[in-house]
Amino acid sequence: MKFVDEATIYVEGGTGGNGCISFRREKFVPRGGPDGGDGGDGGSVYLIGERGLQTLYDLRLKPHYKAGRGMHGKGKGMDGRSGEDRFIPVPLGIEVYKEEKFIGEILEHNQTMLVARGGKGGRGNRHFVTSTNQTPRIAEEGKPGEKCKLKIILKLISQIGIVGFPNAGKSTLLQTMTNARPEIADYPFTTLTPNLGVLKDNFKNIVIADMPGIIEGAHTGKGLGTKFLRHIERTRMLILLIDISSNDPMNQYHILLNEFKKYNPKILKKPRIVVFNKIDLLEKIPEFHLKERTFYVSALKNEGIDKLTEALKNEDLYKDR
Ligand SMILES: Nc1nc2c(ncn2[C@@H]2O[C@H](COP(=O)(O)OP(=O)(O)OP(=O)(O)O)[C@@H](O)[C@H]2O)c(=O)[nH]1
Ligand SMILES: [Mg+2]
Repeated sequence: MKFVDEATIYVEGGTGGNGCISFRREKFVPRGGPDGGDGGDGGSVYLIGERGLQTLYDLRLKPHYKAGRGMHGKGKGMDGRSGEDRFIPVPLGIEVYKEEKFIGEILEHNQTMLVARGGKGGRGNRHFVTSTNQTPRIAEEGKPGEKCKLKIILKLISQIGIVGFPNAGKSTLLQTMTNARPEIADYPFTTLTPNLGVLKDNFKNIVIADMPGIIEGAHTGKGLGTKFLRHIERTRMLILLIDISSNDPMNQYHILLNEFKKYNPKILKKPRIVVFNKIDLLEKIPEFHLKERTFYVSALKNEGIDKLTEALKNEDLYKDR
């Protein structure tokens, strides 16, 4: 399925039913009182979290949603039925903006969010009896439902994000550590949208996201830019993956940190580790002394991976997300 992480949709609550103007008619009661029923309320539109969904692709294909209208009131005091509510399934991890204003997020399965309230039904004429008017010929019309444009942004929910330069081996590392089978190739920008994989631990699943490559100037739009970095805003921890066989591994390290700082300095507050990859290509492995914990691996040859996954399993990846 296509990975789509942004969509605009149009939602509209159902119109309320009209109130009814009617009078009792019985054989021996020539001038009965008013008995017009109320219109039913229009249905409302809700978003509902669905854990099986991974993208906003369906919303892109189908951007318009309307709830059912309320039925009109009828004579003999019969109120109209309310319109049916509409539930739009959305993946977990979305943020919702109404006319550019943040209105909430959906993180749990079956969590609902009201996004367009249905219109109230109109009252029937029996509500309009007064001491001077016993036969009111007025009733209210149903109100229109709320109507608005919503912007929906998906931020993946993963505990760990793998970030690094193009071709560093991010997708290979994800493949080695998890059940994911991402595309891997010997050219930059193979990964165009994030891949998710699950690292199984005894009691929990750790979701790892493999991100598209970042290059110097990404925050100004170079390469694929930083548009995918939003997906690591929620991760608990980052793996900075660096190709140790490249010309200047430490330069990559500094560039990555600088791009994060420019995009959103909060990312720098997340716990992170640095993983040097492709050690199989070097005769002698240099050691780097960084303030982060460092690991030396070959994602391709599965060297040093056990030590890395053990360390990840021992991290507390579930607090403060
Ligand atoms: N020798 C060696 N090659 C590796 C290793 N890990 C990955 N590669 C190779 O490096 C190339 C890039 O690997 P990918 O996993 O696609 O790299 P990526 O970081 O996901 O790249 P982008 O998605 O383009 O950003 C592929 O040819 C891999 O086979 C490693 O540990 N050793
Ligand atoms: Mg990749």
